[in-house]
Amino acid sequence: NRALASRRLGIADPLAAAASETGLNGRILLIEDRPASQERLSTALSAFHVVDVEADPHQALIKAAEGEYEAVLVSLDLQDHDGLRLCSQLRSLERTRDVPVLMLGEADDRARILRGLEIGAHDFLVRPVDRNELLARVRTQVRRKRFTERLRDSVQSSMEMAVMDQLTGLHNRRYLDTRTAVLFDESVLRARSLALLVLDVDRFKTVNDTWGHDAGDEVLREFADRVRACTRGIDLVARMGGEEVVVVLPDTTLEAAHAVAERIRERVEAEPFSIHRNARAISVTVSIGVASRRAGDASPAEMAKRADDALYRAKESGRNRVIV
Ligand code: GH3
Ligand code: MG
Ligand code: MG
Ligand code: MG
Repeated sequence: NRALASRRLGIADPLAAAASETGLNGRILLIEDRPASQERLSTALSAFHVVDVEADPHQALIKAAEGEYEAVLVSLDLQDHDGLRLCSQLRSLERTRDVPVLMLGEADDRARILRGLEIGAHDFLVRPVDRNELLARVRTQVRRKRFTERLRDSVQSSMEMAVMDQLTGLHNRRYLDTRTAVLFDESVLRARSLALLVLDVDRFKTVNDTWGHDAGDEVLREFADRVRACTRGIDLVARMGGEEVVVVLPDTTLEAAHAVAERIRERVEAEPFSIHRNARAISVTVSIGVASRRAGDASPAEMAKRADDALYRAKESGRNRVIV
């Protein structure tokens, strides 16, 4: 047979794939207060999905907001409640607005079904509900929701990748450049201070040469964590490349920046870095150059140049030190 043949050939059988797709296993909320209908619909849906049934509209809203449902079926004929209003609430609440809503209505109630589609319900079913149609429409909505989520996640991660350094989770150089320009202009306009640190791990080449490049990567990650732990949320921490990190400190004077730098230096020196893959702990130190914006600076590059020069002097004068 075909499935066997394709398995032997090592290719996915499209029919088998489609069959397993019908078992999507979505999480469905059914909002319905007629016992007979509850029973019929939930039995049909349970063959492929996990189904919760709720008769009370208020409870249903709470459930919908708290549960991670992938589709909600709403009866338009609830006893003491307007099903349409429920649809519109589901579409407007932050926690439920991305969940597909399917309406259950009477055949002669086309006007309300149409109204429901206008306020954002995704689909509808007409009573008496055909089992296969129910499964097909619900499946479509679950699939669509999952696809949208995957798309959103991948858009988000590619946006992150554009501004983040993959190894350390710090911001990357491109983001540092754009953001520093903005922070610089802001500090000029508001007549606020702005400071910048340039950090460079000491003798990092030796770490790589002794313990290997992967161990070096581990050190860089831990280094990044320690730097982050010494900074505030509004500070910008970015990896320039290699073992060099820049910290931009808004509203910070040269003296305060010096204190931050000293805190970082101490924290790096204080405890050896654990290298898990080599089951070792190694001592690491860092040199830091500090500068702050001066009235005459035309761009952040001038401030960064002073910090770079200070870092150079820190290296020249023996490393593991902060120079302003
Ligand atoms: P100094 O105290 O003068 O800064 O000495 P150093 O050895 O730290 O300086 P140098 O700039 O000569 O060496 C930096 C090393 O960083 C060389 C390079 O192989 C290594 N490096 C750059 N990027 C990475 C990385 O992403 N991972 C690892 N493991 N090493 C890196
Ligand atoms: Mg160097
Ligand atoms: Mg170095
Ligand atoms: Mg370097």
